[in-house]
Amino acid sequence: MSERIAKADLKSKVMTAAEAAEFVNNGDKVGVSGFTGSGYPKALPTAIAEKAKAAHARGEEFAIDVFSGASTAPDCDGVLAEADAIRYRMPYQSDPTMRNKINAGEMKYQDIHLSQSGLYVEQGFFGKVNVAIVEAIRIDENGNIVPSSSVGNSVEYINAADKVIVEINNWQSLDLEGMHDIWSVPALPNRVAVPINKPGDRIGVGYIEVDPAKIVAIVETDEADRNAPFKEPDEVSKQIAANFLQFLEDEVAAGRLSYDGYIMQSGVGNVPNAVMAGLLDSKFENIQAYTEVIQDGMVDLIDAGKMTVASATAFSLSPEYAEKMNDEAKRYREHIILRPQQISNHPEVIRRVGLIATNGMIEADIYGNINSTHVNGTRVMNGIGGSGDFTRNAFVSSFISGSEAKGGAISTIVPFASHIDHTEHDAMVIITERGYADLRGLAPRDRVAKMIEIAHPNYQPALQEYFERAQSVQPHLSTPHDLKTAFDFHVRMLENGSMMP
Ligand code: 0RQ
Repeated sequence: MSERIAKADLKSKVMTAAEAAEFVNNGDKVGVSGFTGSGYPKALPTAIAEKAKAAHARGEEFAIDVFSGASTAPDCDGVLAEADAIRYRMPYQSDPTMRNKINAGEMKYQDIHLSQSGLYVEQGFFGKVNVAIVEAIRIDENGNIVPSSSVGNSVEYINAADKVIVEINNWQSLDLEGMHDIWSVPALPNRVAVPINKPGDRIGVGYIEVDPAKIVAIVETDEADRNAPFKEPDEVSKQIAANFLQFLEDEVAAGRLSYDGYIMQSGVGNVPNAVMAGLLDSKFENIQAYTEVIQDGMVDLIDAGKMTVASATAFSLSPEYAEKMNDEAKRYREHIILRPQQISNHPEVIRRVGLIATNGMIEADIYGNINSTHVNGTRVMNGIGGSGDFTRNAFVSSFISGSEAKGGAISTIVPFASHIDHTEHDAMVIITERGYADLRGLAPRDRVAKMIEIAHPNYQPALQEYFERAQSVQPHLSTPHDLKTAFDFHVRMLENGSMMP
């Protein structure tokens, strides 16, 4: 490993994960690298979890606050949650064990826009950050850290922390160096414009500067990023992808988009991945991505010569594609830029480049309010992630979902969204396998027919009936609602296990 530490005097800091975990104390605020299963620390979380379990066995308290880039993986969020080692977590998670602990009230979770999470740390909203734990491919001769497969909030956590622990991961390819573009917005009152005009603009350096005196420990690992493979697109996903492409074609026909000029933001998940598979056979060329994660479908678009550049903060690749990225990073770094998430998700840049945002959703209501995060309004799924950063500021913001979930027990189009992450003021186009509802330029009441059209036929009569009742029970017809029955779909789900009347 030592050749991955170019600054000789730092080699004395190499130690085991258990030894490094001694720098993490009960009650600490700990910022970790990692974003959607890539570039997260692989050894320290287990060592901290062991420390927590031992403390709990002695009857002592041990819990830390964990700040990340976004979700990590079972060997980070999972092991820490399982050991009850986390008191508070932000900003995005997707680990099943952690989700259950949060929903059982056993740990606190705050769901913050990804572009704002690092900014809030810089602004001191969370108090002092004690430790930063970041994965790197190497440390250069000046002690600078070259990140691995994600950048996330690592810059902010390294700057804010008193102590920095580096995990050098030998599994990660050294050829990732050159992919990163590290640039930070100066602090208030000296903030300046982010000098990115096009997704492919590089504005910074390839490493994170750190005061070497803050590096208290270096731990060697060789574990792969742990990402779940994507599901093969099913018929519903393929039809959603076809409808999304039809929407793009219609934008071209309307003169608002050209075949050469589509700038994409895409959420993670199986459906967005299916959309990218659909783009492979489309007329769109020179596709660019200004997004937060690079998934398998984008790699395929790059390989096919369809996508020229992808700007993001992390990878979210299946195991097979992660190996491929490692093997061919030298080639891919011509097309891929990994930025801090404050920059990959920066509202100013998103507005400037004019991208089409496409994200998954839990449900949408008949007026176009979107719930991305809470099943039945109370059970958190993952978090808002970057969907708010992109939706509010995109040229066009779209949401994609099947019209039903859980085998038809759930309609994803409901009378009133049970939690609202994106309001009807931001969401523009909603796409299901039934078609797309273009809500632009429409007053609330004029949106309803379009939304019911993309709902599953099993639920269309109940939605229509609700809308008619809403208009009859009260005199206010701007956004009609019958507050007594607005959540009947959800109440039926809770009581009968199905939204069906
Ligand atoms: O559950 O896994 O138990 O089968 O939600 O649903 O249909 O596979 O769709 O993978 O695109 O995820 C909103 C969760 C959709 C995601 C959400 C259940 C469904 C299934 C997954 P199972 P699908 P997707 C960039 C942008 C917020 C963050 C975001 C998400 C599971 O898109 O987390 O956009 N978005 N970030 O059965 C109950 C409903 C449901 C439902 C779906 N109405 N009620 N369960 N499901 N709809 C990325 C980042 O920010 C990092």
